[in-house]
Amino acid sequence: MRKYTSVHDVANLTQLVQEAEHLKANPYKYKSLGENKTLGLIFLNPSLRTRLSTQKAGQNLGMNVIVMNLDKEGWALETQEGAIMNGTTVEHIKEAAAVMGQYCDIIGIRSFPKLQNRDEDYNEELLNQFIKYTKKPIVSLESATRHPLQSLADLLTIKENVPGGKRPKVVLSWAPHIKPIPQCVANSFAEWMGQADVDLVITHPEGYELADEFTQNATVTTNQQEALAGADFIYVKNWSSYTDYGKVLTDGDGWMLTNEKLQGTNNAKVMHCLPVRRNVELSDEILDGENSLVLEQANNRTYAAQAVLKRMLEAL
Ligand code: AN0
Ligand code: CP
Repeated sequence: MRKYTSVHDVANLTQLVQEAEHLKANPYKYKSLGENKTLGLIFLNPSLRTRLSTQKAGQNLGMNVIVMNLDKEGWALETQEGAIMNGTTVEHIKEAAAVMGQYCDIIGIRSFPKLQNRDEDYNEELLNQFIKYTKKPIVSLESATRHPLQSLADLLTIKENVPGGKRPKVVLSWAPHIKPIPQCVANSFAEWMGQADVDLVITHPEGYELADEFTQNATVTTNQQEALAGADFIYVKNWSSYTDYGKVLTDGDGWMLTNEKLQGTNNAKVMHCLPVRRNVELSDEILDGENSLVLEQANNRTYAAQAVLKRMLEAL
């Protein structure tokens, strides 16, 4: 594997999930695989889970890991082709990415969408420039449109918690938030569930339709109560509007998941990628209750990252 930016980079989804399960049971078995190999993790945005779990994954495989907060510690980056750099930017991505590529064998990059220009975000301009100029295998640590390491951890978590080996009903349920939030986690989750052995229903208020390319295998409804009926898993997430790009269209009153809303589900397990705003996106009673899987998801991030890094190390 030389690129891990979406589900389309995964040749066999079932095998990758099995690999993650195997690594969870045997985290240090491949400690010599990454010897003398350097993993560079580049962040243009904040992170707790992705930063720590991906570092841990690299270390479990014996890699040297270096982390850079490029937005705060690097020179101000220019990304425009042909720019006359007489303003605030100091270094072009062409040199910056190429230099980092020289120091690293595998590079991970986090760069959120700006949520201003939909074409710019959905063309994944920054991620694609990194792929082009580092010339090294690239792992997305959440890009403008997707969060594939999160989705792999989510799929593993669902597999571990499926009641009685049945084909589960999984509901992606929009939640309120006070700020415009990327569509990445929702896009990616829908895209991955679309390829997994689950029935996916997506529910959100009017105006929050995700791009068609991610939701082709899903049933979509604006009726949350109907969507939740019989659910085995509820994946809670806020996202800003895709159609009215980057906008918050409603305060989402009544959309927050509560214990009352779990009645009528199949004692549904509740998921969220974290960070979560308590009592805005998700109620205390759900997060502190028995049905929450949020910490299991976060734990599985390590083994998802480790499975991907192992495949990349094997292909170096
Ligand atoms: C980010 C998002 O939803 O894309 C990162 C989640 C992993 N969350 C926030 O910006 C709060
Ligand atoms: N879920 C997730 O990616 O969290 P961080 O933003 O803290 O990395």
